[in-house]
Amino acid sequence: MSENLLTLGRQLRADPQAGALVEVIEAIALAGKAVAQRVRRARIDDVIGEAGAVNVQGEAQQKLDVLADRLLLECLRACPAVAVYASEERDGAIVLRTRAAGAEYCVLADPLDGSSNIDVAVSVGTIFSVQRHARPDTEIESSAVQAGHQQVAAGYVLYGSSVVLVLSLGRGVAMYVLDPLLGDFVLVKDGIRVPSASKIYSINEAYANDFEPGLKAYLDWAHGSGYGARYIGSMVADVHRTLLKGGVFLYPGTVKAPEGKLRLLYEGSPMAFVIEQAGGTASTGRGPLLDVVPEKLHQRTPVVLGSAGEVAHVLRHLGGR
Ligand code: AFP
Repeated sequence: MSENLLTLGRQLRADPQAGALVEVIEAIALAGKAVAQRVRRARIDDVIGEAGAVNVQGEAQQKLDVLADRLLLECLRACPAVAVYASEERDGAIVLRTRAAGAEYCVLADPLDGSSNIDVAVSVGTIFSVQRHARPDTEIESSAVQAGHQQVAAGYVLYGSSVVLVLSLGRGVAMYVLDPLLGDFVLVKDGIRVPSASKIYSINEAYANDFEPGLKAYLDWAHGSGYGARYIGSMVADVHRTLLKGGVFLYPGTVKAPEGKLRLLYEGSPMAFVIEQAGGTASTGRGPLLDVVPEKLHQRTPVVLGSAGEVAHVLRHLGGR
C-alpha cells in the first residue's frame, strides 16, 4: 500500500490563489465526512424515511436531507470566511456574518441529492457551489444569487462504494477519496478531463412522451447509432460517471415542466462548472448553462451536460447551443 498523503488540506494550502477558500472547502469536506457516516449508518440509526415536512419546492424532506443540511450549516457557521448559506432544504438564505466582519463567500448546496434513493442504498451526494459575497451587506441575502460563471469553486461529495470529493477552484478538476484509515480525503486524480466522446446517454426516458420533438429525434438517432443508456436517478452519481467515462446527462424541460426539475444554483451551476472545467460542455438546451442569470434562489433549469461531442449531438437535434 503506497502512503498517499496528498491530503485535501495540503493540496489546498499548496495553491497560492486559494486564500480563504481553503477553510471554506475544508468546512464542506468536514461536513461531507459527517454526512458519509450518517448515510452509512442510516438503517442502523433508523434515520431512513421522511422527516414529516416539505421543503420550499414542495418535496417531502427525508430525515437525512434535514440532517445533512444541519451538519453543513454547523460546519460553515464555524468558518469565518462564510457570509451566507443557502440550501435546497431552506426557503431563504441564512446570513452567518457580514463582509464588515471579514466574510467573503456565499455557499449554496443541495445537502443530500438523490435522497429518495437512500433507503435502497443507491449512491447519493452533496453538491456545493461557492460564490463571492459581492453585494453590499445591505443586500447580503441576495448575494448568493449569481450566474454560474461567477462561481469561485464548486463540486460534490459522492456517497457510494467509496466517498469521493470532486472539486474545482476554477483551475481544473481534482478527485479525492476519503481514506477510512486516515479519516482524510486524499488526492487520487488531478487535471481530470471528460472524454470528448462516448456513446452513453443518461436521461429518464419514462418522460419521453413529454419531450420536445428535437429531443425525441436525438433519442431516435442515439438508439440507431449504437448508444448505451445509463440512469441512476441521483444526479451526483450520473454526473460523476459522465465526468469519468464521458457521455451526456440530460434532465430536460418537458411540456408540463418547461424548466425541468433540477435547481439552477445548487445543482445545475455547480455541475456545469465542474464539467466545463474538465473540458466538457453544459447547456440548458438553449444556451450555455453558466451564463444563465438567476432571478430566484430556487429556480429550476433544463440541464444537458457532458462530453463536448455528445452535447453537440443533442444540441444539433434541439437546434440549441
Ligand atoms: P431526490 O433528491 O428527490 O431523490 O431527486 C433526485 C434528483 O433531484 C436528481 O438527483 C436526479 O437526477 C433527479 O432528481 C431524478 O429525477 P427523476 O426521478 O424525475 O428522474
